[in-house]
Amino acid sequence: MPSYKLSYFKKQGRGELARLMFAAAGKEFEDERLEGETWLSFKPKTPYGQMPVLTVDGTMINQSGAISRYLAREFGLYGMTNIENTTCDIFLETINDVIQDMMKYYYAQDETKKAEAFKSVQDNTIPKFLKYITTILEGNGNTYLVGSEPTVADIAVFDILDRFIADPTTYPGLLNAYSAVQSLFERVKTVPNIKKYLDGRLSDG
Ligand SMILES: N[C@@H](CCC(=O)N[C@@H](CS)C(=O)NCC(=O)O)C(=O)O
Repeated sequence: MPSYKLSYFKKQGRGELARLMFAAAGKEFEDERLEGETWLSFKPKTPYGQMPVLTVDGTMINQSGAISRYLAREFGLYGMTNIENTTCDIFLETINDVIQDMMKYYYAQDETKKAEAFKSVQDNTIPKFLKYITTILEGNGNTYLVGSEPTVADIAVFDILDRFIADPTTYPGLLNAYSAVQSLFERVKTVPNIKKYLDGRLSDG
């Protein structure tokens, strides 16, 4: 087996999907958490001055999307056919869109713009995303999003919903009207390897 090291900050952020994928696949990896000086001395050695970086037998892979696709291919978490691979990609890209909208809200300086961006996330982004997941689940027999086994798509959806649910003040009753999404969330959360990881996971921050 190759040696894997995932370098990222202590927070979940863009590193958590890879951590969840290692957990789901039951693969060992070095979970390197860098902050402050340790990050600043690593930064110039990274391919693009940012983390996450996955080092595989000495080769550094940057860009979280490239890392998750690499791991999905390595660990059989990418579906079986080109269409299934592409459906996984669609979810990764859709989640990026959701994150972009959330960033507009989190980083807005002006209070009016912040309130508008928040309303747009609540009224448009989240319902659109949850309805889309529901439609895909219904078309796939309400099990997983792609095929009959968990893929990177399910794990990535779990990861972002988990962040929303961890913030009940901002996203109250998030999944109340979306029972199929709630079931998917619980299904992924209770995959034995994922449950084991979550039970021992460090708090975010
Ligand atoms: N598109 C990149 C963005 C990476 C990125 O923005 N990394 C941030 C943390 S989430 C970072 O390294 N920030 C510290 C810095 O730029 O010095 C990815 O998805 O990996």
